[in-house]
Amino acid sequence: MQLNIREFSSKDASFKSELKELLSWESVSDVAVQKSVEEIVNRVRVDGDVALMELTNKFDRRSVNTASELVIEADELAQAAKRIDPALLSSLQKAANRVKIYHERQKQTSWQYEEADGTILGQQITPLDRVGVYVPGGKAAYPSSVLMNVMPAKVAGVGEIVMVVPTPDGFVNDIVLAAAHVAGVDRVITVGGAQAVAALAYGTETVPKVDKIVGPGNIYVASAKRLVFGAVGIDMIAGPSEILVVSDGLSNPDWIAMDLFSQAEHDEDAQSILISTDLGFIQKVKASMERLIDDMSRKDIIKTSLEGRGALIHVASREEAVEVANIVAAEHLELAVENPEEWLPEIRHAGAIFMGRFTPEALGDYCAGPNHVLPTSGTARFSSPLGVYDFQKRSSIIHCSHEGASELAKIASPLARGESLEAHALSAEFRIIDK
Ligand code: HSO
Ligand code: ZN
Repeated sequence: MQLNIREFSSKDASFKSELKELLSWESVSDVAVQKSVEEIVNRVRVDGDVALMELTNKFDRRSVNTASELVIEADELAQAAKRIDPALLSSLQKAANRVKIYHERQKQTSWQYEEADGTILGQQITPLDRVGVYVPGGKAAYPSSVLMNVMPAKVAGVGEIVMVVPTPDGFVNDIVLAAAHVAGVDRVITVGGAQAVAALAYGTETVPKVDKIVGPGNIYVASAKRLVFGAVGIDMIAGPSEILVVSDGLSNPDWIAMDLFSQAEHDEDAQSILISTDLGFIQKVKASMERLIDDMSRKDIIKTSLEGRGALIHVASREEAVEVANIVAAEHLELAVENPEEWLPEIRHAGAIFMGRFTPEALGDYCAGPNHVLPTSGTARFSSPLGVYDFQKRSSIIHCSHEGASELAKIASPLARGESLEAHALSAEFRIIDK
């Protein structure tokens, strides 16, 4: 099948504007969606379970009469794990274990230090008490994403993890439930959409109020998360997935073609870009794609994604390749080059960096160990992969000795009086020794 993918070169006069246009992505914020999300969130907030059941019956075409029908307890999750293909269960377990080992390294620990006068200063780390994980239904219900969202929370020591997942027409995905079991989810509630986000944010008789909501969702879910932010914490609002492959032209073109497909098959809006210094190689990859696409089960999605948002970019040098990679700030950056470690120090912006010819993004998506929840749409300039950090918080510790308090009060007092805050000044001054 012929593919009409945008091709351009750094030699073109229009290069900068081509690149800018390629990377422009407006996250849709639809006023009508926002209004209906506000209504849904308010109804659940006011009417709790009754509203949650009504909305779930309506949107997911179900006939739930009592809220307990929405709950899947931990022992039922274990049953689901027994129902799935044993090879798949084994892979889920191995993946979960690798993700766990990787994330263990991210654990922050509390620390303290003591000053000469006996004053102690420090920082205490505590996990969040309760977290809600949103898992989309339908075609985007990824068991791997269950692992990636839940494992860092487990490693952080979160007390309770509640997962919500819509079950349209009552269809429950056993693989998703098995992943929840493997990851150690405490309870699953079969609700979705803005109503699920509202239930987690404010609590209902059945759904416990959580401290933070993580996990991807459609525009209704994203808009509900934005709305409840403040009442609870949220993770990032993810845009469509992207991959940028940088090739030196020495890889097998079929491998690179399939790496680009692997991102494109996620959805029509996903973005796959190839950069290479070798124009002949770019043409070989294109030929591979045109040959391989015919046999892909998701060929329509892949074609739409590649023709709508994909690009093949020719650059003149390694330096230019690095420059473009840093401008793109891709969610996934594959350095399919010889000696990728030489490139690494120059890469400033990327969600995850896949080094060398044998590290396709797909391995990172499932089981290498690092998280696959990554900053999209250029937000890698200022944000990081989901991690244990997102489920831990810090409290500052200050423990003054009498002598230390006395010395600090001498610093604080003029500052307090400068701000005309007398009680502050006196509170500090009362602690001064030998006034
Ligand atoms: N590439 C996706 C994650 C994923 N891939 C899930 C397969 N399943 C977003 O980074
Ligand atoms: Zn993927």
